Amino acid sequence: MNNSYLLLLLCTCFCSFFGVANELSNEKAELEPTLFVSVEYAYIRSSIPGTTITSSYMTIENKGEKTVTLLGATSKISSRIEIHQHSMSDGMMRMRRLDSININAKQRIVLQPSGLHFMLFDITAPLQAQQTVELTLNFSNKSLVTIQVPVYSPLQEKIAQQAAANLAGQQRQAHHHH
Ligand SMILES: [Cu+2]
Repeated sequence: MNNSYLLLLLCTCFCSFFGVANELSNEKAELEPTLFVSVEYAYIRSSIPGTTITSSYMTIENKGEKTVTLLGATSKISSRIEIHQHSMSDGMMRMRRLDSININAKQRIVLQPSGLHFMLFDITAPLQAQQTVELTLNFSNKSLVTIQVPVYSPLQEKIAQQAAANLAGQQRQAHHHH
């Protein structure tokens, strides 16, 4: 069994489809849009010994008919998780905090190294490969999506990115031949 096959197995276990229905607040309220969000390729980067910061990456797809807004994330292992965006300024790679990200209907956002990511501050213990961390994503309409996120070593991270890139390529290809 080679590594990429193993990774696919891991992915199959951790990728899930979430349909979160909003409660109706009262009888005459117009129907709240149901939030259909799919999270794939989620992982947390293993922490560097001696540090209490790490980051998390994933692909979030809005399968619904209306724009949803990602407001942030929470986890027991971190008291502060922020949405960050990498950007170049004056030839330097910098990170800036975003309050939220809109995901249009039928669109996906990709959190990946050198781009969008979750930054986990003050983690309560070192994070190593083989661990799994529960992460709750907060969306507009007070919808919550809780996922189990594996911690990846740098090698696993490389394999994961390759798998995600391959899939994106295949989807482009498929679309092209449609
Ligand atoms: Cu960051």
